[in-house]
Amino acid sequence: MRVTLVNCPGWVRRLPPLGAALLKAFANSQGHEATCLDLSNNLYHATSEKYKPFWNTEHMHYFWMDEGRVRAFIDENEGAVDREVGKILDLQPHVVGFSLYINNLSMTLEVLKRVKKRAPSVFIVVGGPEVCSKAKFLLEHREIDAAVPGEGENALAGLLQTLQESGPRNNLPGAYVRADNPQGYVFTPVPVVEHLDELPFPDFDDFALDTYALPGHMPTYFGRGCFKKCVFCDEAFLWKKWRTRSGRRTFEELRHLKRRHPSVALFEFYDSLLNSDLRALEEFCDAILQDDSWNRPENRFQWLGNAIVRYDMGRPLLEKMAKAGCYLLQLGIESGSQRVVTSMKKGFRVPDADRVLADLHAVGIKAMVNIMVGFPTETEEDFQQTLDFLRRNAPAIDRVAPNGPTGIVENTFLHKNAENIYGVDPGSLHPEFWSTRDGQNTYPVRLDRFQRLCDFAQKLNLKLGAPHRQWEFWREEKLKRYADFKQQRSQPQKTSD
Ligand code: B12
Ligand code: SF4
Repeated sequence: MRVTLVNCPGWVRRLPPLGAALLKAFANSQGHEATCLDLSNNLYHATSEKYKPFWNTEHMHYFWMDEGRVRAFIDENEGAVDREVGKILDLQPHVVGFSLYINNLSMTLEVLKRVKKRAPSVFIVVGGPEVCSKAKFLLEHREIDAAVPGEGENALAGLLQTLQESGPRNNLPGAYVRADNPQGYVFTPVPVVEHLDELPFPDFDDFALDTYALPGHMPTYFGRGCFKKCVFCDEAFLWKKWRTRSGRRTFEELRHLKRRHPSVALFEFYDSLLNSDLRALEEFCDAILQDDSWNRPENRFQWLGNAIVRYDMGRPLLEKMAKAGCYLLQLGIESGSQRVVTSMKKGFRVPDADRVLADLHAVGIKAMVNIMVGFPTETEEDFQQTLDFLRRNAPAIDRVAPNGPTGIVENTFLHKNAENIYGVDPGSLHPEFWSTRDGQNTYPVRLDRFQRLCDFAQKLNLKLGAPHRQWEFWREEKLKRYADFKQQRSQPQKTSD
């Protein structure tokens, strides 16, 4: 079967999409003919200067999630959008698969409708994290034939196989399909890929790497899911089961990609944590250090990724990682208050965070520190402890990523227990604008702390990540939405007789 895998805007165009590159390789390994098209990157290059800034992370939420703005973009870029649809159809696909993330829903719906209109027999499947909570809504769009939640390999392979054999389309394991039953759909789960080492290496050949924002970087992964269960995070909901690859296999993939794309100098681990399995991480470093060819300048590469503070991640391992090319760790520290860290179930002690930062600094690995402000249990005193944490560790911190005021995401432990454990006023349960019952933690309080955190980090000469800029750009709009939300809540609820 010929399948085209498409990513629509808004999808940050730092690096080419790893999900599509993995699915392409997997489909090809099953005897199909897959091609990737990154419409997000293509449309960025095709559009005028006026629209280009909206591909930056800080604009993703407020530009691409607003149907009115997306409509205006399409109206002004009608020709370019149609040319991209033409490129999809020129490949004469039997199946077109769209990757769906929270920010590219509007654009994806628009593009897939155009594809279906011009080629009604093409089978359209959507997949990706956003399908996990929206499958039913997606099937209301008649142009969508199937919707795959979360991990895609097994579902896509099964679906292509069934279509190839002209099998029944009303039960495609791993995919939601419309059905004439009270639910309106049928869904039979498929198992996850148990042994990630068995997956083929991702295939990035369809992407012109030098047209991306970070041309020398390439995404990779150590595993899927997460072994931690931080209460605010929906990673377990998306990936179902935590698994990692072996260090050797991960190294072999990077060596392969470096040979195929010599301009790549840095690999970014895009999964939850690169240090969930310390044995695999050490094996990865050993494989790099024992490979004679890696020591030649033309074969060398660096790497970075997300990590959690672990008391058992000692200086010798960090030293080895530094030698093996580890450039930066992005640490999910979130708060300097042990009380808050514990109520988030992060599972580490703040003194261990101090120690890991000092060790990273000593061995020459940069540290980026993620901070969440205004967690439901955070008081002003806790917040001050976060500022103290930054102050005492500033020499070891390269950059702070202040993750905006804490949001409450659906399908998380925090969301399910917002009222009974975390004291959130149930009537206020909005992802952004929630407040605690005692009125001490409200959206304006969180915004104020967020701003103070950013100002404080800047005073310490620490660089700031993108969410900081998001606040500058969208300040008025956020406050207006909050005011509308409050007004709506203050109106008496209509009762039906
Ligand atoms: C790296 C990363 C980033 C990076 C780079 C993103 C980029 N554009 O390259 C940065 C830091 C820029 C970033 C920013 C944001 N991110 Co981010 N990010 C990630 C992260 C950690 C990895 C993404 C990844 O490549 N994963 C590995 C690949 C293999 O997974 P995948 O893309 O999901 O693909 C698999 C399946 O989804 C499925 N699949 C995908 N496409 C298709 C298509 C078909 C047809 C099928 C059948 C299957 C299928 O199969 C693939 C293989 O199994 C994920 C969390 C995670 N662990 O995945 C969050 C994640 C994708 N980000 C998320 C969010 C919310 C954001 C932001 C909106 C945050 C913000 N408020 O600013 C922004 C905007 C991002 C954007 N639109 O581009 C959410 C998305 C939630 C959702 N419902 O869409 C995630 C899932 C985190 C989370 N748990 O909430 N992010
Ligand atoms: S360590 Fe990170 S990815 Fe894992 S559960 Fe916690 S926040 Fe989520």
